Amino acid sequence: MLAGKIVTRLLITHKTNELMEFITRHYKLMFFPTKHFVRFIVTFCVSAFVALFVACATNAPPLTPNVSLSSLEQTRPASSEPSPTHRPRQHSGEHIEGLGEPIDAPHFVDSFPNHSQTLTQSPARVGINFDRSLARASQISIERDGKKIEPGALEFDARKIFMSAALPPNQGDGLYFVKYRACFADDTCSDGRIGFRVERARVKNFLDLTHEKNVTIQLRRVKYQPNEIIVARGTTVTWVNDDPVEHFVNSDPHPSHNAHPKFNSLDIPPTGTFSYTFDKIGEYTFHCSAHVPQNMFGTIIVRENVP
Ligand SMILES: [Cu+2]
Repeated sequence: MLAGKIVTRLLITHKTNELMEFITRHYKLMFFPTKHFVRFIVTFCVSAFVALFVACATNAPPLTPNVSLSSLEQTRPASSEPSPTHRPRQHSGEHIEGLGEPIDAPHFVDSFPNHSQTLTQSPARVGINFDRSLARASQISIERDGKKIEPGALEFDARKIFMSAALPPNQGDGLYFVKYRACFADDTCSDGRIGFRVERARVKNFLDLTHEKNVTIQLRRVKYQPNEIIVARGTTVTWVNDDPVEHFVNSDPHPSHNAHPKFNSLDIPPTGTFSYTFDKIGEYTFHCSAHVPQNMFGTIIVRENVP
């Protein structure tokens, strides 16, 4: 009642002092605030309203809603041509002629090999991680320089968010494309593609440490030093953190780290170490999760021990 009458009076008079007289005359309020205080409150409220209005106007969303690529692709039928994905390179950072951009299906997380990665030998297995459970209808096909490679049976992990397939060994140099179809429980399927390169001649850049049983790699100046080595099967490699910041030794790919799940350090604090014994031949690519943007990558080739 009081508030309504005051507002009505305010509308009629437009003057604070008249309003004050009205209030004290009709309601005899002993502790009603002074007119200076009322002016202050009114000014404050008007200022706050103006500030809020300006803030809303400058932060207004664009007329085109910011829809994520994955949600767009989800609505696209699987039969239409998927478009390339422009995502940051996760390893090597190299542009490889003829490889093009990756095509990520919805719920793609990462893959090994990574798109645009160069290996010195054909990988034993290719795998792709998703953030949603896959259905059995999913597929992986592999080709090198346009020729089909027959992969092994498609395998899933227990949670079915990761699918992989083995390759026959020694497939040789060339551009490889891994084409996949990711199907989900709701019967939607989407196609994706990653590409990588195998170049055996690259191995000449690697430091040959096959005669050593124990090998040390320094983590220094946000680099693995050395970062490309060849060791014999059974060698123990120890990483030593010489930097004042913490580092990691994580199996590719980033961020799933499951190409070689056991080959994974926890955080390595300054002066800390991590050791791993390589019992299986192959090519192990790894990275520091804290310094992917700084290209903190490394590769270890494990060979059969030749006496
Ligand atoms: Cu690091």
